[in-house]
Amino acid sequence: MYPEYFSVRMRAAEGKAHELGGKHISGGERLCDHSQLGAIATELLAKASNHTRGSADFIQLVVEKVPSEQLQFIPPLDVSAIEVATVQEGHDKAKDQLAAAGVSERAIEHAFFILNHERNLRGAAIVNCETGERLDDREQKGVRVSRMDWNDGGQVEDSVRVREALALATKVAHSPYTVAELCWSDDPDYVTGYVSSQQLGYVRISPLKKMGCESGGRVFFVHNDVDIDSYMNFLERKPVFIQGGDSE
Ligand code: PML
Ligand code: MG
Ligand code: MG
Ligand code: MG
Repeated sequence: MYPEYFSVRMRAAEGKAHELGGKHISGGERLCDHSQLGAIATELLAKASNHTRGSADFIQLVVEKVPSEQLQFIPPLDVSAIEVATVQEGHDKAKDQLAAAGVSERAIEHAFFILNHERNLRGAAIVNCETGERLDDREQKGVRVSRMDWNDGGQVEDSVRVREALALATKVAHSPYTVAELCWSDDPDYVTGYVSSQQLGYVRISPLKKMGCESGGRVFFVHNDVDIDSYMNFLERKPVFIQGGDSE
């Protein structure tokens, strides 16, 4: 018998629900067994409240059983960090890393355009690594990577934010369709971002944006031959535990 696992998802918006035009405040994704449901729901509600992007007045919490016979266990990406003096230098470093991973200049420029101009992207944009074309049709909703968590009994020594981002980046990088990911936060007070891939690992770059700026999000660069439906299905539905390693 497999143990039962549940996906717990939270999204929060200000003004009204996202789909009615509300401002995206926060989202969160966890995977847990039944005994942890209450604690995790409480953590996600706390994450939605007192947020630097604003005051949430729409919070949705969804709990769903996941088919645990499909659970996959994968090791976290290796973590490294680059400190730079200016945002421009951070962008240059990120672009170098993406180019090294095989992303074209055109695709890199489109991704930077998206993250510089998008103040309300909830999920990720999927971009063709050669042509730079955006392949998902989700607009501001984007593609929300879901059903992943750490399988370490919740021993949180590191920043919760870094753990969540590393778990997400590890799941994304695990797909053979992923060439690389670029992310910086949409939170105005958080300026560290990252570039990641199976080969590069999780490369934290700081700063990647100016303090006070609310535009950000994620771009997943994918191979030209991507099967977009199966890629999105993997990201949104495949349950994955990150196991072992150290997130720092
Ligand atoms: C976010 O959750 O706001 C995105 C954070 C990305 C950077 C995390 C890190 O510092 O490694
Ligand atoms: Mg977000
Ligand atoms: Mg955020
Ligand atoms: Mg650690």
